[in-house]
Amino acid sequence: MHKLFLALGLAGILCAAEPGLPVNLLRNGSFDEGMTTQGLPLYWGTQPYNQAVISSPIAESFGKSLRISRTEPGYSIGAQFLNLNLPVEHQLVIVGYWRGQNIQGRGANWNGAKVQLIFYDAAQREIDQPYDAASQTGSFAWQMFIQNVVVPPKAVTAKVLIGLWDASGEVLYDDLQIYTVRRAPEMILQNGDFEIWGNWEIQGQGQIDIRNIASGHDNALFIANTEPEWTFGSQVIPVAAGKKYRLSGEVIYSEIVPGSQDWQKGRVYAEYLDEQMQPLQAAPDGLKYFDGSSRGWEEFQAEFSAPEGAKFAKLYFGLQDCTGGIVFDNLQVE
Ligand SMILES: [Ca+2]
Ligand SMILES: [Ca+2]
Repeated sequence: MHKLFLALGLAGILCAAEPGLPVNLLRNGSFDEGMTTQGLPLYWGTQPYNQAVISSPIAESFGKSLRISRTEPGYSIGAQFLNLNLPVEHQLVIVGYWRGQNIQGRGANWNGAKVQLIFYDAAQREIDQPYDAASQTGSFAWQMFIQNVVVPPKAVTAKVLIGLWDASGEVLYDDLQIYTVRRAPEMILQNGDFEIWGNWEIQGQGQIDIRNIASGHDNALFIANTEPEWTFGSQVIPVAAGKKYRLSGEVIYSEIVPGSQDWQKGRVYAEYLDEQMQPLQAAPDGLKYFDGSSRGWEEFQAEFSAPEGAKFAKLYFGLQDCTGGIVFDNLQVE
């Protein structure tokens, strides 16, 4: 079931490649465009790095995926250079899918499987530290990663690196994409319309991604559970203690079967955090609940005020220990 949802997600992303929409700066991020005589995916390097282009284990429509694997810890990294020519007020968004099996980094805890960006100035000098857009160890099923990346002002080119950093195990990559996007205006809740790929953390055991769906809601937060699991998209916003905030948005949901507890259904909740980003209280603040099926897109509103000592609120949108599907769009906090 999981694979099917992923395939639908991909179809959605591919549909987004219409005129006027951002263009993927990465070449052959799908790994479907062929290989060199050494078995390297086109545009992804000239030296072997324990890579193999394999039939995608996700779904037929995913074509080929890139596998990088090692039995002993070490470095096996593929890379691609990008020319950056960003309009002012723009940044990058990097998005893709990956899967890991038994990835073990040696020594330092930053070793493992990664997606990394390095920026260079006009003299081809590296700017700042490499930026890890995604980094994991252990085993994990196919999942999407997505990051907003602010480009250093002097950057002229970037290198995208994927693979194993002093680690053993296997990592698979597919549908890597990098877009140039306009920086979000200064809103309390960023990218509540999910149009610029970023700002959101997506977590949980069910299916969750940001996808292009029909019916006037291009790009929305899509969540589906086939088992009663915890699956949420979240964002941390700055708050002032005592101040009243109004949250609004649009939602569509289907076949949500609640769990045995009142709060185990489609749910929007807030967790309040102190200056050190530590939670202030054990019980989160339940703001909105959804069960059954909606007749279509519905608007919803909720109010909250942050308790004494709160500096941030982490807002969660998703499914709490229940099955069903729910999609959020046009979320706003005022
Ligand atoms: Ca592919
Ligand atoms: Ca949207």
